[in-house]
Amino acid sequence: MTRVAWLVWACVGLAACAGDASVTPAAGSQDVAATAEVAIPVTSDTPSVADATPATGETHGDAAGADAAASAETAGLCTPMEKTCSGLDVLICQPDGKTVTLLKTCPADQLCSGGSCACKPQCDGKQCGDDGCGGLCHGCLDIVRDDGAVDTAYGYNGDKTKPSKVLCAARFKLPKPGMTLEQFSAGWMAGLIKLEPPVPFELVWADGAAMTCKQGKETDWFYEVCETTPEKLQTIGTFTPKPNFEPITKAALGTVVIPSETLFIGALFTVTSFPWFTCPIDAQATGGGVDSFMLPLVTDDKGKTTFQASAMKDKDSNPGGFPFRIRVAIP
Ligand SMILES: [Ca+2]
Repeated sequence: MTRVAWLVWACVGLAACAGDASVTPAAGSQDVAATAEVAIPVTSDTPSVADATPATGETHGDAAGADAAASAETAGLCTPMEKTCSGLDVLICQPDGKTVTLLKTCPADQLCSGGSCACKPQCDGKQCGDDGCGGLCHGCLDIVRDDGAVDTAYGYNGDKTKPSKVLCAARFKLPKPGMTLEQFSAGWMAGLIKLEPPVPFELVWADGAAMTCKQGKETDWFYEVCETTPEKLQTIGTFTPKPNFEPITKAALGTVVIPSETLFIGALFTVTSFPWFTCPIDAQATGGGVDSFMLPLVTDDKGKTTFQASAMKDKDSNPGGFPFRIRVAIP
């Protein structure tokens, strides 16, 4: 234990120490105080009477000797003006480096940390989520886009462009860069689940920086158009639609670290194995279709192959968003 980790209560008499250990007596009682000085560990909330009993047997009359011994033993026992915590109490070390006084008591809905009152995280009964203090409970966050039910599907007419694949991707804003993906689930329309054989999809993701998005002007037909190339999509694995919102867990996802605060994640269906292409839609999805993109993979006249589409929300309609849920965590 370092010397700084010990505090000294200079007591006028043993009664004062025993009565309220956090009260510091008035200065000018050095002779008496010396005999009663006792080191109390910072971590001790309530020093006992026994702790405050001098073990040396020095008498009150032995003033000079006691002072000399005390100054040798107690110099610099706390760092002057340093604030510490004891329960909800903020304590401050006096300029003499020997005594601590009660500066204030934090409100019951806060906590004392590092010598200051601080926000108390609200995480009771919460597995993941906002802790009310700008942080996350257990370091993780669930982002839910839906109202728990899938209403319909949104189809893509590929007669002219003849896409080889269709990506149903949702954009998620994350609290910070460098988070890991812990879970993915979706509300799939019944048709996708019940088809035999089941329709597989590739679960893919792209960092926000890998997707080029452009918002439209008032006069444009589109709200926002996003585009990427196949090589910028990261494949997590191949899955089949599960019962609604049954998650694909971390064990199946592997390690996915999202570099920026924007994640695009989605289901990529290969059209050749699937005669029609639809993405599930929840009309009550949080944010509507603003962050949902149905992106066909098409090759243009010049041979350029891209995923490109506008958000589900456009100037004329807003059918809803993709009912995708993710859990992300701070690694
Ligand atoms: Ca719904």
